[in-house]
Amino acid sequence: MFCNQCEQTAKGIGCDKMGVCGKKPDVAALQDLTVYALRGLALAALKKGDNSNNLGHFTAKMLFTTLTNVNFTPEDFQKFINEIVTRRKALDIHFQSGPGAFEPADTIEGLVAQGEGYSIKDFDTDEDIRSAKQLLIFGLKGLCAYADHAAVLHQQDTTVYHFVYKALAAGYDGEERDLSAWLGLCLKCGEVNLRTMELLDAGNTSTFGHPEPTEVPLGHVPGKAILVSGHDLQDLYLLLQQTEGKGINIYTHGEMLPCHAYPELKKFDHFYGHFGTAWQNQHKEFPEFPGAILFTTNCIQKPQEVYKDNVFTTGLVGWPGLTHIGQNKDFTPVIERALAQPGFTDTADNGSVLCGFGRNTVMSVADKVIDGVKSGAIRHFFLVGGCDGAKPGRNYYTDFVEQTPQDTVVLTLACGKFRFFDKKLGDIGGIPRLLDVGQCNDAYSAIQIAVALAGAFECDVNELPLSLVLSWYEQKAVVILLTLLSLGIKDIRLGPSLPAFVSPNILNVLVENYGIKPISTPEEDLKAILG
Ligand code: FSO
Ligand code: SF4
Repeated sequence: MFCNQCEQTAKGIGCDKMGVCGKKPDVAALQDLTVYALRGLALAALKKGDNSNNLGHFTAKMLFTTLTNVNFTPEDFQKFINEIVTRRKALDIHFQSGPGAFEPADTIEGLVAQGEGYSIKDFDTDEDIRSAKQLLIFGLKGLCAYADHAAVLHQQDTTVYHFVYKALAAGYDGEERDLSAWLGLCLKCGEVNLRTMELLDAGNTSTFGHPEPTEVPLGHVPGKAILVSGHDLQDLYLLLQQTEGKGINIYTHGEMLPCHAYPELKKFDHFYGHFGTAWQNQHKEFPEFPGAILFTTNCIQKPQEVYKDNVFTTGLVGWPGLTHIGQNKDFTPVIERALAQPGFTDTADNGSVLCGFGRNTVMSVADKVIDGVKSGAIRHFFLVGGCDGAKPGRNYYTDFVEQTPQDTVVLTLACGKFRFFDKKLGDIGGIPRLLDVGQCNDAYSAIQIAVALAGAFECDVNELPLSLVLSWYEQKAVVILLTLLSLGIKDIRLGPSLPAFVSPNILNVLVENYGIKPISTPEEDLKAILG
């Protein structure tokens, strides 16, 4: 196997024996084969001119299953690969060779052997082209994750799916591309992702309302309990409906925290609070949770024996042996498990955090913010966002936020915030100094805030007193970075380490054209930013 798609990749080079994430060589090969089969489907869809949302959403879902920490079940991939090929054949477009003519083996072992022939390591013999092709496919995985989230909420755009096909087909579509053409496709991926995230934002806000400032308790109350992890608002909504009046309290975990801010979700009385921190702490935190646990999307880790029977998956998530809640979204097994577990027997007050500072809320106080900047009360904004992860070096983000001066505001989003989400940073004239914009899925909201500020000050986003200090882990972060680059945003600081799949030459392009820099120390970076 060879996989280098996430930040925790082995030795900073690639996982070649076993994934640091727990991905085994068979699943790695099956995921590579899933991508290869999707290339064939994309070629056929393009040739046929199929622009149905049905096929587009299916393609997005299939690519989403290969994202880090989503699905680890070989049997699932066998099913996926066969369905991809069935759908390709249904288009009745025939190719003589290549992915468009791919025939899957009958057994999992056979599929694994086939997949070994399509490793990302062999994308190209030229290091830079290989790097650009990997950047494209990883960015595309992130885009497809967002496209799936948007589609679940009935927001789709055929131009997004058309790009997904084009990007998948690239390399097999007979077009010659040099390095700059491949990098152009990567930037296009970022651009199309902005549209995808706009769709997702529309899906979230039109279905559940605009997030509003909301205090979320970090403790617990007596009663049976279900913990919801992942990123999916719709799954949470359905679970809230199905648990109403059953004496079960619902808690969020990880990236589900911002859900407490949505009017249509917070209206449920039994939607209580938040439990635990970021995804990589689940081994430590889940044994302490006395109820059922539901994973709606990434990031799942190998469930430990002590809590394994409490864990359920739904959507595209899979782990061998866990009970999966299918498309009918009947959460009865989760509810029964929660009722059979002790639940919390005491009350714990662990304080609270404030969330819900999406674009609507922040823009509603835009006048105050602008006055604050003009009067000098607000000197600078930092967007400290992105993923959390297990590797050392991520304390940088905690220290950075703690050291930001009193006259600065920190916007944050995604699970990286758990490094500092409960810090009491105070406020500036009533505006909290720490503003939680939401999930990584809400990056569109953060971009809109920056664009609105630039509009108010009649300047370019790059001229705003705003600095981006980002942390990355998986492929959704990759595509958000591509989106920021496609918008021409410069001087982003990125950590905790740079992606293994970016070749030295491509890194040079990023540094020279966009001023991307690795994080150094909080002291040095703050000094450099604030001059
Ligand atoms: Fe985190 Fe995981 Fe949301 Fe990522 S939970 S690491 S960027 O999947 O998606 O922020
Ligand atoms: Fe390794 Fe990350 Fe790939 Fe898992 S997803 S195999 S940890 S590079």
